[in-house]
Amino acid sequence: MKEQSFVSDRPNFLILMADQLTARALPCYGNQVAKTPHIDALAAAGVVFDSFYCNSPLCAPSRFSTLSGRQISAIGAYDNAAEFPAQVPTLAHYLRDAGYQTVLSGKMHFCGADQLHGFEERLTTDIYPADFGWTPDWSRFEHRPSWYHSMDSVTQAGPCTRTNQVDFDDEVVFQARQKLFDMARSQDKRPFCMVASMTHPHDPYVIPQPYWDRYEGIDIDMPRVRIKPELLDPHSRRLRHVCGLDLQAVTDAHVRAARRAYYGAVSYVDDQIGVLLAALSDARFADNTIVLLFADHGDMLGERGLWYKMNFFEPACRIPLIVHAPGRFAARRAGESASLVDILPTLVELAGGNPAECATPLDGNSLVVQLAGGAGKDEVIGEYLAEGAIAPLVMIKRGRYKFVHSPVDPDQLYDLQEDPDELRNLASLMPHATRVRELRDEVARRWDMNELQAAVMASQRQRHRCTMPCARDATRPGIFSRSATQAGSMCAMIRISATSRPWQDFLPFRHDAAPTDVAFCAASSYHHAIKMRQS
Ligand SMILES: [Ca+2]
Repeated sequence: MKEQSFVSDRPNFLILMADQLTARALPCYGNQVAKTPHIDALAAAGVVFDSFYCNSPLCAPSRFSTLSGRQISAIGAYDNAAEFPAQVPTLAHYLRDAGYQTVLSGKMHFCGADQLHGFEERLTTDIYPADFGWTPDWSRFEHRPSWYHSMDSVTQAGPCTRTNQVDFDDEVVFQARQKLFDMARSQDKRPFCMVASMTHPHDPYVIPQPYWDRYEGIDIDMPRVRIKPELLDPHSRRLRHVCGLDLQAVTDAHVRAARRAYYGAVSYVDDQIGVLLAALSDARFADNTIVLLFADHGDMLGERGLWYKMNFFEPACRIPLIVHAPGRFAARRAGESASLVDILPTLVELAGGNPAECATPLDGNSLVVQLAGGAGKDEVIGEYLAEGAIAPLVMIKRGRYKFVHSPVDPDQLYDLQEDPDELRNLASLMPHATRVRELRDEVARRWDMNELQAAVMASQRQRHRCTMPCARDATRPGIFSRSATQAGSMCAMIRISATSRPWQDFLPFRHDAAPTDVAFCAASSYHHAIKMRQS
């Protein structure tokens, strides 16, 4: 009887997000190097999704598809500078409507004037720009904007004194922890959904010395797949251009240092998760809180000679999903494929709502059946519409096969059961001709590629036109003004120049000199202490 009333109570949700955390970097997904005791414990007592994916392997699009339960083409969230329309209902809107407190601490990379999107409270500023400065330009592919990733993240990898990313995540966790205690003491007894979203282990691959030292003497695993650049698929070759891979020599020592620092950052994330889980327990919330851990996308970490994300290979788009609620769901591994668009309907159902009654069609499915031990739909649909591409790139994963299609490139088909490293493209082989034809038909049913390409490029053109005057004169007001705040609207806007590259901002570790304040000054330009509360 007691257990029944417990289960019928609406649970709290604590959503732990990491940025650029690939599934295979975690011991609960088979990694032999990383040290992540808190995540290991969550996984051991939770439901671990073995085949979980982002729907678009880039920061902002991935987050917007997660929050809305929609594919990015449905909401115009094409790239890292595409506006997330305020009229799109998010999981925060739905949960708030269902009587939840909705709180965001940390990164969400909202682009546009709405910096809340249904969260009634935001405890920190963001770390990334809210404006349109990072708009790609498919009409000038050969031009590499200064804000694109470069190989500096890899060639300068190593220990550091401090990064703006550590500044940020320390605050994210401090504020989230404090909020847990505040909620425990509050008269407001609504259940809560708190998102604590860290920017680690995103590059630059630099991490403070203690975390670097945690991997001293440990054999850092090197990339499994090495392919000559000229043998890569066309999208991968374009990514080499976009990331300037051929502009700097990358040695094995660089690769090893980058991967070691990445593991250090993964351990940093794990430590922060430990802090938050301890606070959850101390605040007496642990028994009635469902903890979810996932990321926005993965990291290639040198596999195929590629870094970062922006493609549909496993290291870039397969991410962890752990759902920890031992009182509700027995520990297990869920094998069928699922993806971030499934998070919204899952939370709506767990909160007592009906995903079918959401205000828009949803592109995801509730995972409650899988959490309870049943079989899932086993399907992932992906879209990539940002830098490195020159036309839409789409992906269908169903069962053991992954199909990647772009109108400008040869198709790719991989059998992930036989070939987990995606070494053998089966798309042009006779035994798979029928499967490929069916998948191409499905692509044609799902997408009008010409229309989608036109929509993406029209959006890029509009945003470039809005941004150009700001980029020419950074001393004048940016694309969004502060007057919205003065008029009593919901939040202050952060003005960040169109050329800012937060991931390049770090303070190298030097044994021979006192730290300078260069990196701290650079960080402060966008690390304003702006608290955003809905009025
Ligand atoms: Ca990201």
